[in-house]
Amino acid sequence: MVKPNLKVKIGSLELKNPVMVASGTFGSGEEYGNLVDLNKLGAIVTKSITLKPREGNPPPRLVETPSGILNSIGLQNDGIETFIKDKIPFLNKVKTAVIVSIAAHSINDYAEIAGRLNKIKRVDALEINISCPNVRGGLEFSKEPDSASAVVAAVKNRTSKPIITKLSPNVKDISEIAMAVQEAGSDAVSLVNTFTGMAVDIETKMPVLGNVVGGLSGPAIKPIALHMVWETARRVRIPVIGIGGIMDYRDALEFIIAGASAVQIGTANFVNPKAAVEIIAGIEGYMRRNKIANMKELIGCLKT
Ligand code: RRO
Repeated sequence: MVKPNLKVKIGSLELKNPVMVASGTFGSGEEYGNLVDLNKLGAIVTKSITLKPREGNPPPRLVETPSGILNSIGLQNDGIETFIKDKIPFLNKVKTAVIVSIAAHSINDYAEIAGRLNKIKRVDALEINISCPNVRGGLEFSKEPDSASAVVAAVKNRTSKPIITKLSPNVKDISEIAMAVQEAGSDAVSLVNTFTGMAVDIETKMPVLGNVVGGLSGPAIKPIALHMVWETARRVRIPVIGIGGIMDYRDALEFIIAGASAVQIGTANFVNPKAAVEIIAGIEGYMRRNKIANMKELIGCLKT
């Protein structure tokens, strides 16, 4: 059999395969570059950046839970100008798509960041993070269709690059939000960000995380995330990018069969830096074994 075609399209952006590394779990790829061949990835999604630098939340900021982790990083980043100065030169050398995640507390700030990134050729697409559970107001724009659409419309007004909107699972109906951002011009949606959670130390009777609450990720959330992706993919026309506890290629295929055009690998990178690259090889092997020539045959092929 000829080599299976793993290419997928996210708006006008073509990816060499459907496997990206999720924002906040891979930096901008520099540390991982010594361990894995970054050029094999479908895309790198960089840690969310804001207009001004942010220190993040007080420690502890990470705790393991059964089949998952809670994080309360708090949007730590160096701000847009330092990102452009320090990270873009490295990313210029990488031969895969670069998707820059952006976050803000106001619609104007989202638009401003999008405007500054629009001039940078290396940025292939933007992922609008309206779903950070760990900063005050971080979920404000993700809860209601109108506020989510307003962010997307403002960003669209300032960029010619494809837009992915990253959605929160901490809402009444995630597919409603997905439909709203589609109408506002989002080229794709990615879901899910982390679920709000917490852990308590029974000896000190204190919260384990410095920020009290955090975002839960990892295998613990996979079935819930998968259900949200399936439901959303049935309702929108734009591509859905599946995220949530994907640890191996079988998990990735579950999301793709349920309707995801691509997937993002997050928590698995902390366990095995090669996880995403191994998942790509696993998907290709599965396609060969099952004589599937093209990813298109797999996306949303769930029999119900
Ligand atoms: O930085 C964080 O605490 C964080 C962000 Br921005 C996010 O979108 N999701 C998450 O679990 N943590």
